Amino acid sequence: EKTDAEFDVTGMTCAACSSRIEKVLNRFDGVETASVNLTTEKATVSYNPNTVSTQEIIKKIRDIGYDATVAG
Ligand code: 9UX
Repeated sequence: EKTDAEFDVTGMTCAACSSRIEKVLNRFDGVETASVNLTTEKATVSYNPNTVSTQEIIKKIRDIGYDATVAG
């Protein structure tokens, strides 16, 4: 099973920030693919909702010093 969510990400100031978030999310259990756009400040994450939740994805982003909310 797989679902997509979009997040608004704050706190990124350079391209290393967005690739850092991408790498961390892509290694996170339950995440299939994550792509982070620095310019639009959006993260698109494809994940397995049986394994991981949007709140856990947000916590992971906060743990490395950025902030995120589910885009809506
Ligand atoms: Mo760029 Mo982001 O030097 O924490 S990596 S600002």
